[in-house]
Amino acid sequence: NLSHLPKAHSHGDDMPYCPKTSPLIGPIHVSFPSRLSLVEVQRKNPLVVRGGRYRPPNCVARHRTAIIIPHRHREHHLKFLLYYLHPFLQRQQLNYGIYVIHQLQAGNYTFNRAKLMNAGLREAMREEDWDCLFFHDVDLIPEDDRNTYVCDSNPKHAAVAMDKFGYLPYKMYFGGVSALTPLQYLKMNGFPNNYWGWGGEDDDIGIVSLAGMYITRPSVKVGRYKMIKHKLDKGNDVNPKFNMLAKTRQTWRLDGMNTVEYEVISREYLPLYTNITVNIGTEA
Ligand code: UD2
Ligand code: MN
Repeated sequence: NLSHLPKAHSHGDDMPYCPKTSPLIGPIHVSFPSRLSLVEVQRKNPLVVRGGRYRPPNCVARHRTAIIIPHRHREHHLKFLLYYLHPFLQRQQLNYGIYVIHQLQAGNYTFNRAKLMNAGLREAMREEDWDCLFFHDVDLIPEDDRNTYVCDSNPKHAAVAMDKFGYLPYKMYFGGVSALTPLQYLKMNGFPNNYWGWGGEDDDIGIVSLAGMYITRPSVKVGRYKMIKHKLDKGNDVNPKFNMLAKTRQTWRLDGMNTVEYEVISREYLPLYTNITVNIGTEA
């Protein structure tokens, strides 16, 4: 089985593959400069091209990773995430793209992170044959670049330790930042589309429906994140249906990636990311 070998690449016949271990710096000091602008982030990342795409200039990347960010009304968090994530991914010498999946705001519709992730996978794969997808909260900043944004042979939960919880790991948890290959994602049928509002979608899926796969995790030292402080958003009240877990145990095969329906409202190739605005409807 040669599937672990890097795939052929279109540019530069004589360009070598990037080293297996990139020149990383380890722990990163994360702070939030008050005057940061997107223009400055752009200026600091001259090799990032339209749509938030990058490939290493001097070697052929061994991995192609798409970052999928479910989003609505968090532009101030997105700015900081882009500020840290672009250089972080470049140090890891990845061929990468950043996709913001923006939930259309019409009226006071409830947020649905899980459904946005399903839409994000489909829309990202339409554009490129990514071999790994990182589903990423907009407000989580990785604090160690040895936390490599590549996939494992099983779904990977990358946000192991967060400042918010005193960096203590919490076992039955799959939220924040998690990484799957497209095949792993399809095998577990993505995420259920019926988790409207805050909570459950991540933990429930971690418990019931990994379709026989298990969760891998980086070490507590490396899988460290800082969460930008925030309150619960308007339109993302705690999901009032407490019986979801039992139900999902029965229904995950019937509702998920195979049934997701949404409408793409716009696709914008911005300098630092691709913004895809989707109408995912409202709770039935
Ligand atoms: C936790 C999980 C998160 C998710 C959530 C429950 C952590 C670090 N993360 O996040 O992965 O499982 O619980 O749903 O524990 N968002 C918007 N606009 C909104 C609402 C949410 O952009 O109006 C996005 C954004 O990417 C945000 C994510 O959804 O980071 C999770 O929402 P949250 O940050 O409000 O919830 P939190 O921090 O409790
Ligand atoms: Mn958060």
